[in-house]
Amino acid sequence: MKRLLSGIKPTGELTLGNYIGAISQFVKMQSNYETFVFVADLHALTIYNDPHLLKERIRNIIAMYLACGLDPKYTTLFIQSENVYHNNLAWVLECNSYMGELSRMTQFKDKSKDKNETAISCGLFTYPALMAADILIYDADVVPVGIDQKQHVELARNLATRFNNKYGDTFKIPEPIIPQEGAKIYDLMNPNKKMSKSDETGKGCIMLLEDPKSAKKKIMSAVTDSDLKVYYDKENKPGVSNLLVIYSSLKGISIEEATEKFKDSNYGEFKKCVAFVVEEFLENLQKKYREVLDSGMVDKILDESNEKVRKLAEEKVRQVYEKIGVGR
Ligand code: ATP
Ligand code: LTN
Repeated sequence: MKRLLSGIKPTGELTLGNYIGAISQFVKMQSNYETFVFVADLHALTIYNDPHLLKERIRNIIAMYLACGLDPKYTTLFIQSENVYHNNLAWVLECNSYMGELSRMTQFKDKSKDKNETAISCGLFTYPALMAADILIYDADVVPVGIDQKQHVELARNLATRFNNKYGDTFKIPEPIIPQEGAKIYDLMNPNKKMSKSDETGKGCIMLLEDPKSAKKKIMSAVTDSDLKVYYDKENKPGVSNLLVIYSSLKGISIEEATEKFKDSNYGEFKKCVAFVVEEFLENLQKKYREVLDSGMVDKILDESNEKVRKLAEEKVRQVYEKIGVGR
């Protein structure tokens, strides 16, 4: 069975973008792969996080994974920092990465562009090497991510190939998997910008744990356009197209089906339907989330998977150390 691996960093509250672009993909794919999904807590350190809040968020993301439908029967859930071997491999990969290629990472350029040099951590620059380690350490075949992470998975492929050429076959070359629709959910207030959990205002962003009523209001006030007809046109109607993607993803139907449904609706009617679906989705999800947290299953699941992921990672690091010649 092929292996799937992906992770989310606990830098803020999870958003509807994280669900549609990432978690729902893992859920759909889990039974067809040997699936590994983790919380990338070390990645969160590229920016400052309140330590107490960080700890809480890590646990909450695991609970959210379970509430969204990741099933321990198929999926090994774990926390990155609890498996120290990731760091071991990350260093080796960093030493095989070039300043030039890391400087070309769009996310690094975006996140550092308006900042003074003293405010940009070296970790923000080198983190794609740690992400490559997360992937390569488990010989992952496929890595489902939103479009913004594709470049990082491509870097992982390049680093794997480079290492294999230098030291002999060691790593599998992973494939990024980008969802056809929903690869990028946009901000409701600015539909040209990604819906992001690190967004400060929060008005254009729906959090998975926010009050469903407030989410409903956000959808009702989402920016659209003056054309008044509902159809999918990402270029000219980004706001409406974004709502169509949200609606179709949550309903499990295609964009065409959603467009057909709303072809005679005005914007008010259309938004009301999207708002209702979002509200209902959040209510159900939050109910399950509370059940998961109350059940005490989070620690049990993590303890069990820890042993498994550590063994796999330890073996890979042993092979790598052997190839590169460190140690005795
Ligand atoms: P930030 O927005 O703080 O930079 P992020 O949400 O991009 O963080 P992660 O939380 O680690 O970063 O992302 C987890 C996954 O969710 C990634 O695969 C990412 O591509 C996906 N994702 C995040 N936001 C969206 C979005 N708006 N639309 C679709 N996918 C998204
Ligand atoms: N860097 C990613 C999160 C992440 C990840 C990974 C995703 C860390 N390691 C390995 C897939 C595979 C992000 O910022 N979204």
